[in-house]
Amino acid sequence: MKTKLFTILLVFLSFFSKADDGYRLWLKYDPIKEQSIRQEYLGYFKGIDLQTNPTPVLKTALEELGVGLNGLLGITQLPKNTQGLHIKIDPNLALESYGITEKSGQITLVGGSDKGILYAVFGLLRELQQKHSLKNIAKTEIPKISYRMLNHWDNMNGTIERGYAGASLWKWFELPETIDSRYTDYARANASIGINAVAINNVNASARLLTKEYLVKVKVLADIFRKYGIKLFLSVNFASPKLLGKLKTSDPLDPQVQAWWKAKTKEVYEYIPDFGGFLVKANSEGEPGPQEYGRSHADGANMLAGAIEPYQGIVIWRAFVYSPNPKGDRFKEAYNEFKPLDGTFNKNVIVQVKNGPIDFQSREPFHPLFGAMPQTPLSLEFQITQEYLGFTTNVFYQSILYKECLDSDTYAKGKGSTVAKVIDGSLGTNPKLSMMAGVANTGSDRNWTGHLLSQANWYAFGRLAWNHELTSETIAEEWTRMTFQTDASTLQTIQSILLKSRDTYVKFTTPLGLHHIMGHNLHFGPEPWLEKSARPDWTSLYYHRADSIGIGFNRTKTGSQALELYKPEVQNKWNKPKTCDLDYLLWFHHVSWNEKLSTGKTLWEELCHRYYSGVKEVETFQTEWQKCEGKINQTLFEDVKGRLAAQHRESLNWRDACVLYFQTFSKQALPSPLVKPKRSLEEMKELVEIYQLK
Ligand code: GCV
Repeated sequence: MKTKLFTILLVFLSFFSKADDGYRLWLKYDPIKEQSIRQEYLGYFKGIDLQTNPTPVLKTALEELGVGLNGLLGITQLPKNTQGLHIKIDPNLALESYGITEKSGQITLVGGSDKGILYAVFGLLRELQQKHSLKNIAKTEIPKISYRMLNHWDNMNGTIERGYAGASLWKWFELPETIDSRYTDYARANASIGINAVAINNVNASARLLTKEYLVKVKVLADIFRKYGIKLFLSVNFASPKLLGKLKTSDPLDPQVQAWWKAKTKEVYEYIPDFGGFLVKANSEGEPGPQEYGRSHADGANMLAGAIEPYQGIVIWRAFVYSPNPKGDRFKEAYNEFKPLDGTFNKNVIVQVKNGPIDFQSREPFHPLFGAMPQTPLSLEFQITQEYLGFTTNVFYQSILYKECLDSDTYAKGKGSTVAKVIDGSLGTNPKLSMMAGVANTGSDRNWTGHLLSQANWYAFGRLAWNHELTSETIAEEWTRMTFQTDASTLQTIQSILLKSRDTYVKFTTPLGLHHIMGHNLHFGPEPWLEKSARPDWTSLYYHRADSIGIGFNRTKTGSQALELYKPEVQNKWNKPKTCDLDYLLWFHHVSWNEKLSTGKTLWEELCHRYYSGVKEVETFQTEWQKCEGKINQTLFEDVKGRLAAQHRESLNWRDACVLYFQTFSKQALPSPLVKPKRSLEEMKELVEIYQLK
């Protein structure tokens, strides 16, 4: 019976489109041409020995196995056969973990649950797609983080905040009657990299999704995601009791407010019995929150946690808060607010902290809260979408940035207390509540992410959330091999562009630790001269502090003292301009233009050199990419080629705007052999204005 079902599915799924327009992501499954590896694989898949009862997730796993084997090896059916591929559940294993072994020509997939089997199938297909021999394979995989989550910043009107790959995937007006097949394709892509949680709407949250009218629509998505082992979460508006319940207050200590949330939570679970929980942005950037009633973040979070606890749901409370204090330092705001609350949150609350203290910049020191909240589970939030990282016109392989943060040593419990260990619970907090969240970069564009190479960021996020010990090189290699069917040297070319891309982007935008000098509206373009805004900490001058003496934000003892939020060992790394890693120099020091750096150049010379070499490196990417012509699909080739040309134009804009502007302070010529930009500062200002016109 099971075998018959499986055979039918294989045939049905072979009708999937094979067009190479980026839609298939890393799940292409184009036929393996190499005879020797084909023969090896065909020997393993003569039949299937399914030693477990089908569940919806297991059914998905078998479907996926069918799609993969059909595409890669042309296998259209797997008869029941005790000598075939063995699939079984071992209840002694952790629920989502799995093993893949080969012994005497037999492959066994074992999972801790049906979800484990689903991940085992994707793990197996990943091996096949990379054409690795399975001989003697003995793989055991246990996810290090329990909630591996995407946060969508999708609005109810179909737009996406800081999303650049088209409109929202969720078609609210068509749901629940019309169900786009893309919802399933999205879920399978996530499951293939281990993502098991998704918050579907913007943290600047509309209350609309909590209404009956919308819960029936949300339920459709939850039902699809469930089959792929994914839990659905909602971002909620803290003022919902007032907005929807018509109460006079949303005060978390008010009994009517508490009753309202309890009833609403119960209702949500009636539609979605495995609902994951609430994600909350409160008292931040104008969003409502408990502080309006003189209550703390913990009061707000714990009230929601109480309402959701009976259903095993959780509350994710964001620590992205900062008040507009012209004399203060935004770097310290979240720490000052949350550190005193350590240990006061309910056990089903996790506090979500951005990777750095400011806001998803291209390089930030790790957030000091990671070393300061030993009694609170912390979720690490990255931004996969490229708000500050070059939009869809720049290649920026984010695995490098993610790893830099994950591997940073907080010294919270002595040497080796990396951010990764803080968040995965291995330093002592509740490991069941460990989480890594990424702000999604997906949209309605045919290739999902706008820039084809940005697919690698979605992929890398999932893989690192599963196992933060993977290297950026391994992930880049996996992604490239799975995405492009081509020769080894072309794969190498693409990987090397990816691996250099972060460093290049930093060079031509914010070298030496500059940060937050982007356009007011154009967050991926330059506006270092931005002086006025609704808040001082939304200007560029607040951050770079350039003057006739030098440039950079003094966050040492003699400055804002933000550096003191870190453990002494971390402070020692960064507290002296002479020994501070140059990549972080201007994050912590105001350095004189003529200061000699470890490179032998003065600060001004080094700054100029980095801006110029960043542009040169983009030119190298263009030349390198050209080598891929004829080696990969022409449409994909042309698309990336165009985007690299746009990146080159933008890199020149960044370089000219920043060098000319900072020159008004340094009052020095460009070091030789650099040639002064052809455009004037005034021209650059006009250009930036054009890009920001309504
Ligand atoms: C969702 C940055 C972005 C905002 C975003 C905010 C956040 O400030 O510019 O668009 O709002 O981060 O993370 O809440």
